Amino acid sequence: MSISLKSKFIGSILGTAIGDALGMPVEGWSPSKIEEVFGEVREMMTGFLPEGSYTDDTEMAIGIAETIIEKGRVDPDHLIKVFMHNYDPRRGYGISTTMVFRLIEKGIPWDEASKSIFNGKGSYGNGAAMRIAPVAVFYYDDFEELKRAVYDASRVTHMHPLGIEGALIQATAIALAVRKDPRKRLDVEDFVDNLLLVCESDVFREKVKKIGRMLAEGINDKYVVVKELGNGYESFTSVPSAIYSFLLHWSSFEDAVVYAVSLGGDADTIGAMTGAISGAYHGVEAIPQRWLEKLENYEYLKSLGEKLWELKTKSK
Ligand code: F2R
Ligand code: MG
Ligand code: MG
Repeated sequence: MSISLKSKFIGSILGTAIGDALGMPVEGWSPSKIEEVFGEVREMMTGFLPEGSYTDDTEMAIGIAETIIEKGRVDPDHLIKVFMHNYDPRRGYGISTTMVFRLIEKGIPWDEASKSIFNGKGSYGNGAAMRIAPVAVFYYDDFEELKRAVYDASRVTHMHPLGIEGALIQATAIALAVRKDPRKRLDVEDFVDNLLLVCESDVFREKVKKIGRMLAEGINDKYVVVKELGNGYESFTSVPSAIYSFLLHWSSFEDAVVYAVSLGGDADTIGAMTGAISGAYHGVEAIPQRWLEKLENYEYLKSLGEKLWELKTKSK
């Protein structure tokens, strides 16, 4: 039986949370320390939060899903209010996002606040890309709408073009995954070619080309992947690595997310982004039950995926 669109919507939302929770205990660790201490991370563990907890990545994705469900689109004025209402500092928010929230609390309009940070350049952190799954699934079949919604969902905290571009490339990977049938072999070359079409900067274009070359050479050494693509907190040092983790292990949700987390560095976020793509490709059925059983707020996260799907299919 073919994987339903509903299952893919739910799979991308839950995939974000699963990757986030699996990577949370080793965020900031080097790949060699992870290998030394755990071999590989294949089970939920306690970290700076209890086992199965998600971090800011998922909490912000929840906010985006809530604004689309309430407003039928990404309304940035509403989204920033939802983000700040949901904000739980214990979940480990990024510098950019925290700075923007502080400025808004002082009465500065969100667009000025977001633009002002990093000497007026705005953030190119991976915070816009990490949370983008609800936008990507809701607009999976309309690239122009997807691009506009990604821009609105990103600029409220990440105004730097590279921060927005990272979110667009991540969203495109998710949207492509929704459209693919997981029962057929994935044409990874075609997938990479489609991502190249949305690249706007040289830095992302070079990284996406590198993904294609490394896959063709069958590179799966995590130290090479970290060296060539990155495991950092910037959009361009993490989105490519998440996409690589999915494409290298396209046939297995579990292996793709375990591989993403094994890269270390920004492990929760690279795990979340890999889970979002792989969950969109395989659907929720492919997510290991032993992980779902431990996931914080599982029912609510599942209901967000269901509501986005209902809204999408109703609007057709
Ligand atoms: N904040 C974290 N992790 C550390 C805290 C968790 C810790 N384990 C704990 O115990 O609490 N993770 C979360 O933040 C990342 C995404 O959020 P955001 O806001 O995009 O990140 P950030 O830090 O603002 O940006 C990432 C880095 O890029 C640099 N940067 C951004 N724009 C820049 C610019 N225009 N010029 C120069 N540098 C720029 C920032 O300085 C940051 O180093 C996720 O990992 C999420 O999990
Ligand atoms: Mg996080
Ligand atoms: Mg992170």
